[in-house]
Amino acid sequence: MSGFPKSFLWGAATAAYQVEGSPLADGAGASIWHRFTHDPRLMIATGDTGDVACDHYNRMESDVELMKQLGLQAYRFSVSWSRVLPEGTGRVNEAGLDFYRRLVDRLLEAGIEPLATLYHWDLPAALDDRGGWLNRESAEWFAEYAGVMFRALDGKVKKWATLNEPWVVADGGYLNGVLAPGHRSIFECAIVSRNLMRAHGRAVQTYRECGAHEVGLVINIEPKYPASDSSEDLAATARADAYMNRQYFDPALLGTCPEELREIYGEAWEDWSAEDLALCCQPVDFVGINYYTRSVVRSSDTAWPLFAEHVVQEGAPHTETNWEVFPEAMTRTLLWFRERYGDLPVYIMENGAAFSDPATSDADGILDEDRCQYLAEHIAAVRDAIAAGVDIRGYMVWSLFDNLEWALGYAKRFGIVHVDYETLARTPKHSARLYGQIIASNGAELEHAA
Ligand code: GBH
Repeated sequence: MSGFPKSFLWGAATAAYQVEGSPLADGAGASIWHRFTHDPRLMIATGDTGDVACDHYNRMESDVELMKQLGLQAYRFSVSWSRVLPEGTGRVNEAGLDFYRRLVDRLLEAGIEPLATLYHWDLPAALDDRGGWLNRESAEWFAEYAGVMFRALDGKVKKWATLNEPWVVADGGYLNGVLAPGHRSIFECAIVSRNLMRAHGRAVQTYRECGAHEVGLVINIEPKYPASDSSEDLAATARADAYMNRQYFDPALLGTCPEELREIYGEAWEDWSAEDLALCCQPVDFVGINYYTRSVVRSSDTAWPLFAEHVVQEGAPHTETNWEVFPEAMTRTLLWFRERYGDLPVYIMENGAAFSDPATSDADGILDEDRCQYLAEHIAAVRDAIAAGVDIRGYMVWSLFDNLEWALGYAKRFGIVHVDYETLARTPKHSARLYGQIIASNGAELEHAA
């Protein structure tokens, strides 16, 4: 008894701009990430771009071979909207669409289930010129694009996710300016949050008109723990939780907005109309949860707009991105999800860690023991949530490859497969072997690993 259902789906995840490279090839339009990385005023941290990335666009066939060798049962990828619709709407670029048709065909031939995400942060630049997610029409643009993809690949792709992590899109792209398109406005953050969820709703509606399989959305969840039981810290923790963990799932699954948002957004807040809430709250077939870490929160007089700040846990294990390693919070999150939103099928769509590669390697590859431990502990946390009754159907490790870690560039490595950015050679790390054993034993191997 491994604790995982027989049909449990084990896979790995990537996103288009992070791995594909060749962003303008074969008639593709630019995305906001292409613009962002090519603007030195914006991509301040590293100057890295996705021009080559892992060159997956040109190496797709051998990459699928590698996935098969690693024993993956599923591959979660995202579609670059502007490859398929260079202007974002209207004309379809068949050559771009063809890349995804070939990818899905190769995956199916290899016995690997494709899981497609429509939006992993790379809005067509042409749509940004029309206001991007600030424009209420964006929901229609997204529905049009979604329809093109569903018609082209439905039947072959049986699990579709609309958005990946709307919180990151709104907070990183429109409030903090650290991600594309690099804006800094709380007013914009509020508008974009709503338009993203309206777009999700319109895509689900479009799916119901043309699809017979499953559609859902992917949200990043980071449980918030109060630094003390003072009423200030408890209120700050509730605000942080509302902003990150409930802001998107509440409208999508309950048709409501968390009360705390009113206080957080202040003047920038505008109540969502009943029509907008109804549009966002379309029945979904599954949800995707991305879990990396937890956060301990205390009240702060200066940390606008939440007036809540993250308290670093000195002495606790942290990854290279300075995220605390805290696996039991993953179990807690999954139980919280079921308690609040009901018994929906859940896929872990991302979980993983950046660690720098140790200098040591053996014939089996790079000895990334810290990543092995991270994965084993978190997969065990998933098993515990299943034991407690949460309907978890699959787990996708982030990431298959080392890749462009957005504004942090190539220095942060999340892959179970090492990528040499000079030669583009792929080398499975120890974590890839361990993961292969976990998959082959449907989780029983954890007893040895964890
Ligand atoms: C995901 O987002 C993305 O979907 C993926 O593209 C990306 O490569 C991957 O993660 C790795 O970054 O500073 O301790 O408060 C991750 C969402 C939200 C997780 C912010 C970490 C901050 C932790 N992230 N969160 S902390």
